[in-house]
Amino acid sequence: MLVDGKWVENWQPVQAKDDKGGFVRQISGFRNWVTPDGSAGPSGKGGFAAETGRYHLYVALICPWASRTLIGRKLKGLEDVVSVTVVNPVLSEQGWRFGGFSGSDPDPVNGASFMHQIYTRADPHYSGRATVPVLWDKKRGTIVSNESAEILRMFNSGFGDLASGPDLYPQDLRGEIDALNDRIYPRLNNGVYRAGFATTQVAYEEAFAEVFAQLDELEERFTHGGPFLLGDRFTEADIRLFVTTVRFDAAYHGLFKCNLRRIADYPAISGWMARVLAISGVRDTVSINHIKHGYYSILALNPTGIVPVGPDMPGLDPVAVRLGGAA
Ligand SMILES: N[C@@H](CCC(=O)N[C@@H](CS)C(=O)NCC(=O)O)C(=O)O
Repeated sequence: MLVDGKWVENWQPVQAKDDKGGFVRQISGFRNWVTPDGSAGPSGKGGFAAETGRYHLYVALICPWASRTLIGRKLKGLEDVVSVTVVNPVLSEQGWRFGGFSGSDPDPVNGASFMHQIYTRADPHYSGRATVPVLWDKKRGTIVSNESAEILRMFNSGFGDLASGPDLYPQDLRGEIDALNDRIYPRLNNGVYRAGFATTQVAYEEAFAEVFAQLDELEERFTHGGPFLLGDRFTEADIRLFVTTVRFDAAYHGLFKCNLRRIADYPAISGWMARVLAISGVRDTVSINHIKHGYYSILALNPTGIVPVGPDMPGLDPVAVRLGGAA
């Protein structure tokens, strides 16, 4: 991580922990908002008006939080408005780096080698982890936001007429969306990380129980309702759930020891996930190859760095082809 703008050599992929050995996620440091007229948003400062070509999104395809924003960018028709760079999925000793892996690009905007250089460009005294996603302002040469939940909402409504597509956070559903997010994020989205990065048995088991209680609850919900979390309308709550379920069988089930069941063992959740994957553009944001190489490169959890070949995920990962079977 960065301490007063300097990269600390002893980088630990496992983040902070509480006194019970539980995983603690860092609070995002840049919290400005792009708005149609550049006025200030709910947090941070103003001066970030929606403009075509002004903003650049840095993402990792391994990262569920970054993937929220990639899906939002696709569904809101912002691909020609906000440019994007995908980092190398394999964590280096200096965190995320650019290029050197199929599907990851050099940094075309800042010419940086590592993601932490983007942070120090924005704030030479920055202290904290150099996380993705980052929404960068090319005009002012700074970070607008590094909080995915807020970038997703900016993409939904901050770009005014430059955006199109469905309203992902409709006024009349906001209460229900917020309530679902508040339940699913700690128990499942972050719950798998709390299980995977726990450093005591008790912290792991507590997280594990919540992950599967939440999945059981969702299975019930999709068995009796749907097609999406809030009925007929696809919303940001579906995006936020999807980015975790699509990684589950490939990474969290094995590496994070969330192995009571797979998503494939939940028929109603699997059916919902197939519906989300069928929405035009969503599948393009998913790379099981990046996901597996990224998670399994966390040496604190997988010292040999060996990347598993399976599971076979029909339509997502061509394991059958690699193993010489039918496509
Ligand atoms: N609150 C952030 C969390 C982002 C985050 O934790 N990203 C991870 C990847 S999934 C990261 O970049 N970690 C690098 C590190 O911790 O050094 C968000 O949702 O945008």
